[in-house]
Amino acid sequence: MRKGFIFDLDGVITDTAKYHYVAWKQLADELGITIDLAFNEQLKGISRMDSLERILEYGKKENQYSMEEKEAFAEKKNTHYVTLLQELTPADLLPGVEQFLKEAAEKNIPCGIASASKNAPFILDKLGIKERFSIIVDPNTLAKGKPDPEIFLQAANALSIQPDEAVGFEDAQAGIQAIKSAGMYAVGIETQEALEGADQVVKQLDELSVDALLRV
Ligand code: B16
Ligand code: MG
Repeated sequence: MRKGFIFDLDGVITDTAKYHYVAWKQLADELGITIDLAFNEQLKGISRMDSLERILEYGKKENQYSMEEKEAFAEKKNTHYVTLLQELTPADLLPGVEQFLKEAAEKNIPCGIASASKNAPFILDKLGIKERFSIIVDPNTLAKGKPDPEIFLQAANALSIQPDEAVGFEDAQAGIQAIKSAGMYAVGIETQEALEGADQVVKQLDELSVDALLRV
């Protein structure tokens, strides 16, 4: 019997990847690096600084900047990204999310967020669903990013459930690996690339039933 649900944010609850892309693309252009939407797929689920490192590597500029300069670049991208996030409204929830969370709340199933994004509380607030989550893991407290299971284990602990009592939801391969390494049941939300290792794969949350997931 499963007792709690743990969600990734970008790609599961809402599609912030498009805003990340606009902000990273502008910064990359300023640095003389051309990125495209196919490259952007690699940045999903990856932390802010790791995303910058990947962009610099892609442009063969990984050894050109000091840590201070890289921090300033990441900060600049984030300021632009947060400006774009101002546009978010509840209409930006992915299909089925609102209904699924409502059903979980009616059954008193606790829900948590395990997102690499430091902007998660702000995003959930803009989407009007922040109060649906009992906990949001603070990525600043983590030693390792996904695919390490740390973020999902911390979420289960904060929800006061065992890992094998949790269902995790992820759209990125590294996230599915993190959920499985944590010993949880993994639901993959598949958009472009095939997700390997998930226990179940759907295109969107409205294909799922809360009751059925509690019994997996
Ligand atoms: P921030 P998720 C991830 O969200 C995004 O997929 C990834 O593109 C982003 O770099 C990361 O959050 C960090 O976001 O710059 O807002 O801290 O999929 O883990 O919910
Ligand atoms: Mg994601």
